[in-house]
Formats: sequence, C-alpha cells, structure tokens
Amino acid sequence: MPQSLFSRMTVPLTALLTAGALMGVAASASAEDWRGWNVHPDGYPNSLALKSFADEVSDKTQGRVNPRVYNNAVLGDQPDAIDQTRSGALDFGNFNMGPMGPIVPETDVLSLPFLFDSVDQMYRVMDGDIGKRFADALADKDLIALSWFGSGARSFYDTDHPIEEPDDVKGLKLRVMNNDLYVQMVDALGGNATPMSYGEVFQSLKTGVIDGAENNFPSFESSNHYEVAKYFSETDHLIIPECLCIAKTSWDALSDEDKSIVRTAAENAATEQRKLWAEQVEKSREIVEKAGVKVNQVKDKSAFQARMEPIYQAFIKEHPDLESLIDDIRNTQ
Ligand code: GTR
Repeated sequence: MPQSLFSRMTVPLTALLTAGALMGVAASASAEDWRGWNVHPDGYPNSLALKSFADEVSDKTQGRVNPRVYNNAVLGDQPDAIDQTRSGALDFGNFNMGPMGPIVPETDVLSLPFLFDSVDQMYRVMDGDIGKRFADALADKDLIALSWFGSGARSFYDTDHPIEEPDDVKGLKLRVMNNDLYVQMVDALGGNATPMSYGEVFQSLKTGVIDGAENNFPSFESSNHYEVAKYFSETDHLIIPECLCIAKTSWDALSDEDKSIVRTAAENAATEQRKLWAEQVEKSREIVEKAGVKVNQVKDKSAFQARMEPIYQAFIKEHPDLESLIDDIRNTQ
C-alpha cells in the first residue's frame, strides 16, 4: 500500500472525526436518549403504540427527549426490566401488572382471577380514581405510570385437550407469569403451575416441559404458541391492565413543559393501543382458528370462579387493608 498517501490522509481524517465526536457530545449533552422495554414483536398493538409515543415525544420536545423502544424483550425479561426501570437503568417500559405484584403489593389486587367483569369495566376502573391509587403505589416504587394499556382477557391453552370444566385442568403443567397468585390459581384447579419467562414458553411447549399456558389471543398468536398448543379454552380468568411507566429518575429530570408533552403522548398511546387491541383480538383469533386451533367457549365460568374463593379469602386475610379496594373495583359499573 502506498504508505505516504495513507499517512497523509489520516491527519485531516482524525481531525475531522475528533471534531465530529465533540459535536456529537455537545449535541447529546442537552438531549435525553431514552431506552424503553417492550416484550412484544414489531406490529403488535403495544409495539405500534409505543412507537407512536416515542415519535410524538421526540417531535414535540424537538429532540430534547428521544425515546427508543426495544421490542422482543431484548433488554431482558419482564421482572428484570421492571427492576431496571425502577433503578433508572432503563427509562420506560410497557409493563403488565401481573409481574408487578411482587414489587408493588397493591397491584396484586389486579391479579385476582375473575376480578373484572369485562375489559371495558377494567378501563373504567383504571381511568378513574382507583387507577390513580395504583399509580401512587407504583410511584412509591419509583415508577411513574402515565397511562394504562389493555391486554384483554387471558384464557388457558394446552397441547392435550379442551378445558370445559375445572377438573379438565387436573394434572396439566401450565406456565404462569411470575406471581404467586397464579400458582395458587392453577393449584386451585388441580394443575401444576410453572412460573417462567414469556420467552421460554414456546420451547417448553414444544419439548413437553409444560402442557400449556394462559394468555390472550394476540399473545397466543404472536408468540407462535398456537403452532404447538392446539386447544384454546375461553376461561377469561384474568383481565390485567398494563402501564406505560417511566423511570422516576428520568421523569424527575424533565422540565414541566416536557413532562406535560410526555404525559400527553402516553395518553395518546393508550388510546391508540386500546383501539388496535380490539381489532387484533379478532385478527389473532381468526389466524389461530385457520391454523387448526380448536377454540372452545367455557359454558360455566362460575364453576372456575367458585374455585377461586379460597384465594380471595387468603388474600384478604393477608392484606385486610385491600378488601375495600376489591369491593370498589367490583362495584364499578
Ligand atoms: C402478555 C403481556 C406481556 C407478558 C406476557 C406473559 O399478554 O402483554 O406483558 O406479561 O403476556 O404472559 O408473560
């Protein structure tokens, strides 16, 4: 190689690069690059809404805050991501209230099976004073909940047979999210609960480590669990809200103007997510049915509900202060 040419070029190039790097440092010193956690793949209602959130925040703050969403749980599984957001290592995330329970006990109320009558009732509860109460409890643990997403109703699915009545769960090894209430729930039906991270479920179904799991139609479809688990039984046993949560440290660093921009963007994202969600439930149901999944309605849900009574009793015994909250939720029309 003609060495002289190379060495003659490196001086101005290095100088240029250094100047560029300095400019970069100066530019990022006044801008916040936010990293956000998302468990879902591209195209999922939550992913689309989070992208809109990020775009709106970058745009309206004129680049003072630049959120970037990392899909597919590449930043870690959900319990870890919650911890990282609490400590400020991550700036925001879309978290389900299920794995939140072990950190914010008040949110465990939302993991009581058959608590809500419908997804709409859940939205009304979370959009009102009760939602503020949950947001306060989260703020005490350094998470600022700015809006609530939906995640529909969760039902059981498995590789072996339809679940029509509680005894059909007997002996099934079922994956649950990380929360002891779900272990109690499956135990009460005579199954064996295995808490495990979402990303491990597909392989575990395939290899027979578990016989089934529980989730909503969009997650059942987008995770490809439906390729292995051919029975989806509509028990609708859990309706769990999700938050768009910001790390307290990231939130506190914002000016009042930017706080208001971020809050509005989060509320707009929730409106978009809820609309996309309702559409996706139907699309996903169609996809899995076309792929040969047998979806069965559960005629007598009250038989499942009755098995949950001891869970409520034990919960209230442990948290007497939360009994009125359960009543207030149930009484919300
Ligand atoms: C999904 C939910 C995720 C995650 C997942 C799971 O429906 O949106 O946040 O909780 O279920 O089962 O782990």
